[in-house]
Amino acid sequence: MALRLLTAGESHGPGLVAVLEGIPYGLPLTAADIDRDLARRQRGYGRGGRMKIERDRVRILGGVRHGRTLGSPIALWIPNRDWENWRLAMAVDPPQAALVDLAAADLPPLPPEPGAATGAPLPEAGDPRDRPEGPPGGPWPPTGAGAPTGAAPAPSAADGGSLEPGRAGGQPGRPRPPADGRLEPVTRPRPGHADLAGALKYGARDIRDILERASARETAARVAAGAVARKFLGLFGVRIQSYVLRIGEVAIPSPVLTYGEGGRPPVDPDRLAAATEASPVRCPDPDASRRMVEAIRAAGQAGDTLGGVFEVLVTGVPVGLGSHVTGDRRLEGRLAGALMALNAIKGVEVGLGFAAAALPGSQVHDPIGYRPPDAAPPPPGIPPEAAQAGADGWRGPTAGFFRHRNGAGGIEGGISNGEPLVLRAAMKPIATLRRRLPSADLLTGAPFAAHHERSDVCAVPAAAVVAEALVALELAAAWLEKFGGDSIEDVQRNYAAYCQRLANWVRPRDGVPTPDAPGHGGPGRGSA
Ligand code: EPS
Repeated sequence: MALRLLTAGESHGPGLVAVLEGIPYGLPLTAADIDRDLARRQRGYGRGGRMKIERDRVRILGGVRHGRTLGSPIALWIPNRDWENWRLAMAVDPPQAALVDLAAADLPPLPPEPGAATGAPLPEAGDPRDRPEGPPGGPWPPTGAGAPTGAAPAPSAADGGSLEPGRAGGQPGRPRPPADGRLEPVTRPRPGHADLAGALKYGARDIRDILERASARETAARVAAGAVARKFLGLFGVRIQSYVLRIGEVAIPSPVLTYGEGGRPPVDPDRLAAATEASPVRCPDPDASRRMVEAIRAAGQAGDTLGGVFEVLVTGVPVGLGSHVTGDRRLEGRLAGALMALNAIKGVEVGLGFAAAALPGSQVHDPIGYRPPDAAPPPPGIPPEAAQAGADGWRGPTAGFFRHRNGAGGIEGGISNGEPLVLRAAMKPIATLRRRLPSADLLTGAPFAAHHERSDVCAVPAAAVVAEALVALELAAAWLEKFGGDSIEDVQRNYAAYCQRLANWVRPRDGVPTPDAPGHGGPGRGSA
């Protein structure tokens, strides 16, 4: 197990935690490296009010000293700003104790209720026997099938209200719950969400116990960990860029599968990245971007949601990551598994993907060419030893072999072949709909419209950023399996030795056709 990640935290709890183990000693790392990706994940037309509240920033709590990793587990913490609005509903303590804590906290006192005792000392929160009873008129928090549902939630910025912390404190000596619909059990499962299956599986009578962790808020923690993996891979010239190909019915084709003459890269990765990051939906085509925004706007107005397709391009990958020898080491399976483990993803393709099933083999498999690696200085960010083995900013080190197209998406036999990795994923529309779908109450089975609370209309642009992180983590793991060591220095030495083997692999002999001869892949290496 070269790299291990565990995340924790609920959507409206205090925050998210990621612990990443296996990053070698000596990787330069600062919070800014991580915050950049956290901010990218938050953008994108179609997000709901929540993203106006959150300003995701990481605090590195362990594993880094003086800007360099220590080889120990890296602990990351991302606070949820919305927690202020959910301190009671998502309290870690039992609810009555949490209420006492809040009453004792720095919240301004409520005006006295008629007839209420004032000035009585607050009981200690530590001993349940000392906790005050709930308000007269029924148990609190409400429980069971008879509990009311669907009360109006307390105002928050997202609902058009203020971002003030909930006025949750009660009278001194007599805490009472605030008028907050968030406290009430959710019992009407949303079709398409983890709600029903999760509640039945765990025996939860309040769906909130499931939905808080099923929420895609968790992906912020994976993005934070992925940013560390990205920084690691960046040392070796590997770059990961996602972009959106489809939202609803608006779609563009993949821009990277068909190469130019002699295997020339079809796009400049820098320009692709710039166009993507400039788009409100992270689609590199400005015209399609506009139409995607319009589709999201229309869906939102109709109380509906939209899914889509994004692609992840990884350039600078060396030949040789993953392996054909066992199923669990095949790179395709590992990357597809990582992407399928992202919330709302329902399909993954590699290279031509499903299109390959409709084509004859002659149009699917990528003809092989060869040209000796350039003696020219390496492009920026490419280690010299990788350039000597053929890395050019598009391809990684390949000993000089290349493909005339990339239908394989950079993976053959479960092994990276040196061409860029091309992965696509399909995301279903968000399951929380303002136009509620028919559902049945979790506890009574009675027919109801599904639960709705503030949500996104479309999160495909954000999911694409999360996918970059997942790919980075999986590739970093495969990298460490092949080139691993305790320190970055060790990994760099191992990688350099491999590049050297590749650089010296081909030894042209008399009588062997030269690279430019017919059938040998045409003119010189294209530039990215
Ligand atoms: C989500 C619902 C929305 C999203 C959330 C995922 O949050 P809320 O219920 O607070 O409005 O915005 O995504 C994030 C918070 C995030 O950071 O991506 C859901 O139900 O999955």
